Amino acid sequence: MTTERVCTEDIQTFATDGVVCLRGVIEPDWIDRLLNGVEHTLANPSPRARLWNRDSEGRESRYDSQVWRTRPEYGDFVRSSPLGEIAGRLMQSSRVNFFFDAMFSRAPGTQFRTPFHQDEPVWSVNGFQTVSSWMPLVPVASSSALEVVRGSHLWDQTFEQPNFGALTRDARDQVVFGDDTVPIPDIEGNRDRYEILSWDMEPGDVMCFNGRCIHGGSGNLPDDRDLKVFNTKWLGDDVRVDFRKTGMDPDHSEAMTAVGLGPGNRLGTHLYPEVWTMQS
Ligand SMILES: O=C(O)CCC(=O)C(=O)O
Repeated sequence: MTTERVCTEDIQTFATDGVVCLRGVIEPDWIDRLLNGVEHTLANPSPRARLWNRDSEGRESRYDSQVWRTRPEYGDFVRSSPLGEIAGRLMQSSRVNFFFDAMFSRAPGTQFRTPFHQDEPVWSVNGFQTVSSWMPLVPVASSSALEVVRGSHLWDQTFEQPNFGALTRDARDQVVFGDDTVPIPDIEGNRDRYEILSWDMEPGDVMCFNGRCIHGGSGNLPDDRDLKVFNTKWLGDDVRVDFRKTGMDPDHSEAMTAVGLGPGNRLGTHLYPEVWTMQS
């Protein structure tokens, strides 16, 4: 069904660059439903909701996560949208498990940018076949979109996450990273040394990147533009549970243990449903 949404060139680009921007792959009906979900989530924040930033003019950047099991719009999207299959084809995986969702909302004119970081090295799983998908629900210019350091998923080194707890000032976000982790290089201060990719995007477009890619940015919004983004994370064949001693964000170890998942296990259960399998 989705083969035409992902062509051979997209699969190659995802493998070499670690990121690909797919155009018009999500139908307008899904976007409308997800926008409703985001409005509801903003009005009824989950325990995982955070104020990431409020600038001197009161403009807020908000975040919420792992709401898909209680918000029907998100849950339907996880189970029935084409994105699970898209992720599977990009990863060249025989099956795909859903991991978790994240919502980012920035008020018009917000300048706040997310610090550059990697996803997979701080997740409670380990594996190369992962897709983080960044999906704006409103139009966004490349100067305000998420940025990805091309090819950084293939670097030998993975890095310690910047302290997001310093942004939220919330005790629950203070991740203690192990002594042997390496601080992330200063990408923002040395932009000319890296190839940084971003795109002008419309609702329906999705930026899919390997969870090991260094990414960050967004923000820089003009005064008449807000930004609402729905992110989803998808896992492929080689991913296994890993309770990392070097620190986890989000830390799923308790939830995983409660459903009988432990280090080395493949993902599954109702918390991480298998949403797609390759038909032979
Ligand atoms: O949209 C943002 O500001 C951050 C997104 C992000 O870090 C992610 O999707 O992993």
